[in-house]
Amino acid sequence: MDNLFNLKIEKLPRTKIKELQLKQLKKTVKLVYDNVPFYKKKFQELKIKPDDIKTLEDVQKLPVTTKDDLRDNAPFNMMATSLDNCIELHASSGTTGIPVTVCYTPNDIEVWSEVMARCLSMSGLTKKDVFQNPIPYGTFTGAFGFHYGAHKIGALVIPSGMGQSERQIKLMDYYGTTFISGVASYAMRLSQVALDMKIDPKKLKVRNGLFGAETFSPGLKKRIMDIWEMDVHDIYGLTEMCGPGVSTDCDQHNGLHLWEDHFLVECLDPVTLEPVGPEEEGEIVITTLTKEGMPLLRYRTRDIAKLYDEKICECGRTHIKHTPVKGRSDDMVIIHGTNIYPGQIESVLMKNKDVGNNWRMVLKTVDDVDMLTVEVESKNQLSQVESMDLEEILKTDIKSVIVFTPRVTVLPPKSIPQEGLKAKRVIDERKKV
Ligand code: DLL
Repeated sequence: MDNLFNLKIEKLPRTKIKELQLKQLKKTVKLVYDNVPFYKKKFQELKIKPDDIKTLEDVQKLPVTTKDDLRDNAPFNMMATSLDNCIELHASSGTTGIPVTVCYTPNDIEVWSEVMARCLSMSGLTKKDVFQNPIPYGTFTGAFGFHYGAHKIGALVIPSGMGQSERQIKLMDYYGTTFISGVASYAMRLSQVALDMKIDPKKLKVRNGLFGAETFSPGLKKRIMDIWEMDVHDIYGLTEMCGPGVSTDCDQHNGLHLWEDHFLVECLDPVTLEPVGPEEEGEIVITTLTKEGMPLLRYRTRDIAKLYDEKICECGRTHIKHTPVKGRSDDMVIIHGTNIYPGQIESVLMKNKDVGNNWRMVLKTVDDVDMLTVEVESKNQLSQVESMDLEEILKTDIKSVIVFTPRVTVLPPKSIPQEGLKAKRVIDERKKV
């Protein structure tokens, strides 16, 4: 099934997509030049004017925008319109400092609902579904994005919010929920809660899930699919663009379609900021094409992925695909000269059937040497000998992807604290020199 929400746009020929992009790019460039002092100054420094943008490739002449730029101008100085014209505000969790704040005009909300409806529809949501949304309704973009998209499709939305996991399972059981959304690691936690309540997740009516907001290894995806007996899709997005809704994988499950009528994507070398070669790994950099409240030029997401060649997908959609996000460049850990992304370790761990649902990397300095310990919960309670055996197996498996042998500590099920919305995979307690 194609599950297209907007057939005309989702199958728009690539030449038409590019025409549309160029028109919108010129409009956005003019909008920010005229209304955002930060961008006017950048244009002057680079000695460029909006009229210099004549082709899509000219995007490379434009300045990049970083999270620090947004923080320096927080909360409202990056806006291209007055607050009077905005009807909603969202902000990123801001664990590393000042939150990034975004205000939406009515049209920004309309575009967000549209892209979310495309993503949800692509993952199988229809108006016949009972859609449970176990994400906190607040300034985090997650819940509202899914809510607006599901409304557009006409599904029955249960706005169950975050937390109270037992209540989530009871609601699923009571109302016959067929589709759930959320943060990937929370879907795994919910399955554990159901099992603790002696409810087999497979026996619930949930048959589809759309998850994202954090690195989501194929191994974790497969586990969620198996434990719930449901189809799982991956959704990517970030507050700075709209929230969730930038891209999702279709039923081919070999890449996420990014909505190019609203976002112009580049994949750049994070050091040189030059475009990487075709299908090479780089940083995803996005220019918004239709935003009115806070349009952004060449926003550096810090997310690492590959862009696929521009060929038409088997599903019929023409919009470009990218690989699942491997990790954030700022989550990358360098130890013993090796670059490690948490996702690499997760993909090894999730393949082992004795490994439980939660894990983390702990970095410490011992006698002036940096040490990596991978703490991992076992699936079932293990004896000391069984734990030691599992530790040896995991050491060898992890070494095969990160080159050196880490310490591995197997812990009993449910012993790693689960706080906050997104899983915290890296605890860095190294001595800073
Ligand atoms: O996490 C929006 C969202 C909510 C997306 C629900 C999907 C589902 P932020 O809090 O601003 O917004 O965090 C954005 O999360 O730059 C990525 O590093 C990471 N991220 C989001 N989706 C994925 C994904 C929301 N599917 C940051 N895979 C992004 C990997 C993801 N990382």
